[in-house]
Amino acid sequence: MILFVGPPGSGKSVQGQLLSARNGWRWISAGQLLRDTKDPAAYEHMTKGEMVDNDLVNRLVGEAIGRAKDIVHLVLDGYPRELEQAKWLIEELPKHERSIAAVIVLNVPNEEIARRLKIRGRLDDTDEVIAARTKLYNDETQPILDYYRSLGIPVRDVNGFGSVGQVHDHIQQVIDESLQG
Ligand code: B4P
Repeated sequence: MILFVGPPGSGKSVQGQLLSARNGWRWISAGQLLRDTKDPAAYEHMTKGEMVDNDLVNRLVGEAIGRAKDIVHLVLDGYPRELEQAKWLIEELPKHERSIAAVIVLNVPNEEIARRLKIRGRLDDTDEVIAARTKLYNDETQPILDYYRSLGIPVRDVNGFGSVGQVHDHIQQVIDESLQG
C-alpha cells in the first residue's frame, strides 16, 4: 500500500488516480468515500474544513481496503489525517495481509494551492475553509510522518509543483525505487 499525504490542493487525488490507472492498482480516497456517503453530519464537517469523526472514516477506509483484496497495490489518499488514524491503520492492515510500502508527501507552495482550489471551486474551496483545512494539515501531519518513520516506513518528499505529467513521472520513479528497495 502507498499513502499519499499533502495539503488540500496538492494533487493527491489527481496523482493517486493517475498512478493507480497506470499500474492497475486501486485508488482509495478518504474524502471521496466520505462525499459518497451523503452523510449529513460528515457533510457539515467537510464544508467547514473540519475533520470528520474517526469511527466513520476508519470504517469506510477499512471496508474499501477489504473490497480490494484481489488488487496488488492500493493508493490511499487523504488517510491518515491524524495520529489516531495512523495508528489504527497499522493495526488494521495485517487483517488484510497488507503493509505500507511508502508514504509520498506532496509539497506545493501555498500560492499555487490557492490558485488551484479557486479554479476547482468545490463547496469547501472557499478562502476561509481552505485556511482551516491547511491549518489542520500543518498541525496534524508531522506527528504522523514521525510515527511512520519510527516504524521504518519510507517517507518520501515529492515536489508537487509542476505539470500533472511531471509530478506523476517523479512519483512513479520514487515508488519504483521504494517497491524495489
Ligand atoms: P479531500 O477529498 O482529501 O480533499 P483535498 O485535501 O482538497 O484534496 P483533493 O485530493 O481533493 O485535491 P487535489 O489535491 O488532488 O478531503 C476533503 C475533506 O474531507 C477534508 O477537508 C475533511 O473534512 C474530510 N476528510 C477527508 N479525509 C479525512 C480523514 N482521513 N479524516 C477525517 N476527515 C477527512 O487537487 C486539487 C485541485 O488541484 C484539483 O482541481 C486538481 O485538478 C488541481 N491540480 C492537481 N494537480 C495539479 C497540477 N500539477 N497543476 C495544476 N493543478 C493541479
